[in-house]
This record gives sequence, C-alpha cells and structure tokens, in this order.
Amino acid sequence: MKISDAKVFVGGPAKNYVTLKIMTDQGIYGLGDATLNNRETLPAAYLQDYLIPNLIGMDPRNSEDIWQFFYRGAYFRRGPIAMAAFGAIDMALWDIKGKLANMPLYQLFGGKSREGAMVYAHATGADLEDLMDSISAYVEEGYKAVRVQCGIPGMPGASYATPEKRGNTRNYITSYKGIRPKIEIWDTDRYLRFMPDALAAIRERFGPELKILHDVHHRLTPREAAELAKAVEPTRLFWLEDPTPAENQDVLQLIRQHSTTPIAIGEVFNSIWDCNRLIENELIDFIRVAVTYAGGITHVKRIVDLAGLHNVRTGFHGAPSHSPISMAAQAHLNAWAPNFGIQEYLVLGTPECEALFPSNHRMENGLVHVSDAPGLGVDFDEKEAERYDYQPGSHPVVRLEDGTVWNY
Ligand code: CS2
Ligand code: MG
Repeated sequence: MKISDAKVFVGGPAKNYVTLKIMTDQGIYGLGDATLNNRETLPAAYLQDYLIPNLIGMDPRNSEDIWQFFYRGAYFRRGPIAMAAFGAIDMALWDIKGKLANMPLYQLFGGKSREGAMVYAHATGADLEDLMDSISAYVEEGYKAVRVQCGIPGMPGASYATPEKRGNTRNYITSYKGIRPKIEIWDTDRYLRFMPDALAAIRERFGPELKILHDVHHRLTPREAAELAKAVEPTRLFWLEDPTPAENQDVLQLIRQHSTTPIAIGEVFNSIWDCNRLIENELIDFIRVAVTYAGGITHVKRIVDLAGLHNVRTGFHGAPSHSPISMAAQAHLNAWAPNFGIQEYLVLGTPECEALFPSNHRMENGLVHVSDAPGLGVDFDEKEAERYDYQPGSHPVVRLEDGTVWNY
C-alpha cells in the first residue's frame, strides 16, 4: 500500500482551517488538521513544500516510522509549525489505519473507557451579571462544566474574557481580522482585586455541583499566581488554567506550596519535552496539549500515558480554531484515556461547518459521544471547501497601562 498523493486546503467558515487529505493507491484516504491559529499558512507551506513530496510512495500503515522519519529527520526539532504539520500527517495516517481495520480509532487504542466524555464550554460576560446569564444558558443546556471569564471593572478590553469583541461564545473567534494586532490593556492589581470574589459569587449562585474553570491566560507572575490560587481555594475550582507562562517551570513549585487549587497548563506546548518535568514533578493536575500542534495522535498518546503515571489528567485544548478533524481525534483519545479529565469543546457547530466536515460525533447533556464510523469518523467536502479562502487574522498584543508589553 502506498501514499499516492496529498493535498492541503486552507480556509473555512469563520476560521482558516488547514486540512490535509492523504490519498492512497487503494482508494482509502485519511484526513488531518494542521490549523495553527493566526499562523495557518505556515504549517500549510511546510506540508506542501517539504513533507508531502517525501510522503508520496511511503506505506501509510507505518505511521510510527513516518512520524520518526519527519521528527528526527528534520534536524531542527519541534516548534508549533512543524509539530502541527506532523500532527496532521499522523491524524490522517491513523484515519487510514482505522478505515483499513474497519474500526473506530478508539478501538485501536484499547476500546472505550466511558460512554460520554465531559466537556466544558466558554461562558463570558462584559461584567459579572452578564457572565451569570451566560453560565445559566449553558447550565440549562445540560453542561456540567463551564469556563468563566469576565470583564474586569476599570480594565476595558481583556478580550479573552468579554463577548462583545468576539461575538457570542458559539461563534466566538480567537482572533481579530487583519495581520496587525489590536492592543489590549491589562492591569494585574484590578484583576486580583476582582476575580476571587467574582468566582466565589459564581459558586454561590450555581451551587456545589457545577464544575467551574477559569483561564488566567498567562497574565500573572508565579508569585501572583500563587496568591490567586490560594485566594480561590474555598471556591473549589475544577481548574485554574495557565496562571503564569510555563517557561520557568521550576517556579511552578511556588503555586503548589501555597495552594491545592488544581492547575491546568499546556495549550501552547508542542511536545512531551515541554511538559515531562511538570508531569513527573506533579506540578500540574491537567495537561492541555492538543493533537494538532503537539504532533498528532502518536505523540499525544505518549504524553497521556506519561501523565497517567503521575496523577495528571487530560484536558485537551479545544478552542474554536481546531477543526472538527482534530476534535474527532481528541474524541477518540477521550473515549479511551484511562486518565481522561475533561475536553474543551468549542466546535463551531454551524450548518456551514457541518457541511464542510460531516460527522456523527455528537454532544448531548455536556458529554461528547464518539462516532462509531471507521477511522476518525469525520469527512471533508472538497466542493464546499471551494467557498472559502484564507483570511489573515491576529491575536491581540497586550500592554500594561504604561505601555509595557505583557503576555497575551
Ligand atoms: C484559550 C484559547 O481556549 C483557551 O483556553 O486560551 O482561546 C487561546 O486564546 C487561543 O487558542 C489562542 O489561539
Ligand atoms: Mg487557555
């Protein structure tokens, strides 16, 4: 069996999805997602210029060897662009493997460990009351877990928290249009004065059962992160996400020394080498990698297994920039993983998105039920894809009030 051709498509409704289709000489094809939010053309170029010409003629069943060939063979290892490109190839090869076996992927991993995988949605509010309404709407729909982000008084424009800049949560887009980033202002003091009480008020309003998550989005120093984690302890969060950039990883000890609030980190990690110390030292409770830019199913499964040895559960990244293809790959891992925790779930879910990526994965009462179709269980309509072009976008750049550049 040989890979006969492969094509890359960039575009989609509201997001620029980077979709890889690998064809074989036996008619079976596989699909992968290489979307790297706001840098979509880069993994696409890596695939087109370097990886696809090497893939042609390879045996698609040897997904491990192909992964090693590209990863070790690149010499300059890792990084989000390369790992997103390898990730898409890897997903597509697993898709082919599942179709050949006539089995859904979770069966090839070891079968189902659960019927449905708990997901969380994003509730956002311009202020606390607005946020409460957004949470209520999700609770009424049956969600068991909600990430809560709120506009901070006196601090306009922490956009990852407020709906008005992003549209409502269902169509929320983690980018601004155009290449030049918008500037947003951040003030740590205002945030730290406001957020612990806001989270406590949410717990008070919704009771003990709701799983409450909050994303700090890398805005605090380790000392400030420890202060926040300690202050929110009585609220019993499901997790506190990215309280500080995980670059100086040893200082994450500081958070552990001061608090038992569960910590989730990893949406920007690209490999096991970004998180092995955090996992082995049990400095995090949830690992947030995505199958897309952490090298696909082959590599993420290794991370999941390492995490399982150290009381770390999964909480894969699932921002709306992931296409239904990588969300399907994650649905199969979630169905299997003995140390599954939760799945961030923001699939666009619009009729346009469903027409482009038909599938039987379904969400019900806050749980994702994985498709039983062979392989990934998601298809790609090339005719529909012709409707969409690449639209440049950018993440915001954050500055402090005095102009100092800060972390997005
Ligand atoms: C966020 C993301 O989903 C999350 O937890 O941190 O929305 C993040 O801002 C985007 O994925 C950036 O591309
Ligand atoms: Mg996040």
